[in-house]
Amino acid sequence: MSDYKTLIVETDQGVTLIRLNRPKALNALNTELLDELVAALDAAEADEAVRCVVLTGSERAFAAGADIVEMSSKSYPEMFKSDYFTRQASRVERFRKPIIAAVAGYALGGGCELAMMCDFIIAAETARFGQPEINLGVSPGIGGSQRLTRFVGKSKAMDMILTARQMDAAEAERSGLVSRVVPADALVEEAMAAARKIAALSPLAVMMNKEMVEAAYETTLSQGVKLERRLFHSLFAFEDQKEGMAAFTEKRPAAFKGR
Ligand code: DAK
Repeated sequence: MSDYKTLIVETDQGVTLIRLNRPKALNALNTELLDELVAALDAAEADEAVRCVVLTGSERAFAAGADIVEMSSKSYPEMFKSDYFTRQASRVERFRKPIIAAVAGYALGGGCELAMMCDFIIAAETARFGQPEINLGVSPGIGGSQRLTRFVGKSKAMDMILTARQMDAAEAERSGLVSRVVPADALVEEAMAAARKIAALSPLAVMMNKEMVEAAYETTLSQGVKLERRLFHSLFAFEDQKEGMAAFTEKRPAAFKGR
């Protein structure tokens, strides 16, 4: 357990579970919550025993967006000078361990963007994704226009961003936004089971696999394939590769040490 005011953070069996916890505001993302999220991710990154993170909200909402009350009175100079939310969003983007979003209920605006910054999304049947900022006379601000378009294609992204239409879990799975849909009461356990599976693997191989998939969004195909090959070669420098292959030939479970 932890001393956060807007998060509940617990670590067990190599997995840190971070629960967004501003129930009265449907987990709307304000500066306090995002600063605490940065602190929780810093702690998870620094702790060698933590191999994977699960980020979730409540049954009703993963997060219903950036906090409209906090944002409503801000001026342009204030937004620009403070570089509103850039530092916090960058922290999620450069988190090196796997981070799984477990989404039930609303993931709207900044909530949808936060889920998309994670490595993959497991959705409850109740999940609803949307970028409704147009209703407020603004736009996505932490990557939604770019990530949603890459994940679901231009037509669906334009539809959602220009009309504020929400996508349900089934459509999100069909469109490639989420990796799987599960019953709401099984959501956190399903995400934790995936995280525990990752936590038992070589943490070095896991980080390199994450890096190469991320590169698919940042590079040309030939650059990405080259990076993959170089990282693949470099994995042979680790004891974990020797252990993984020895365990296979000796028909026993591998004991990875992260070396
Ligand atoms: N902010 C603040 N409070 C919120 C909120 C939000 N985004 N969403 C909900 N709440 C609050 C409601 O005001 C209400 O508070 P009380 O009235 O009880 O005090 C409480 O949560 C429960 O909400 P409702 O009573 O509205 O509940 P319903 O079930 O009737 O409706 C809803 C649920 C999710 C459909 C509805 O609350 C809703 O439409 N919420 C707003 C969704 C939205 O527009 N989200 C996008 C926000 S804009 C940037 C970074 C990020 C962003 C922009 C720039 N930079 C880096 C520059 C992102 C912007 C956004 O996300």
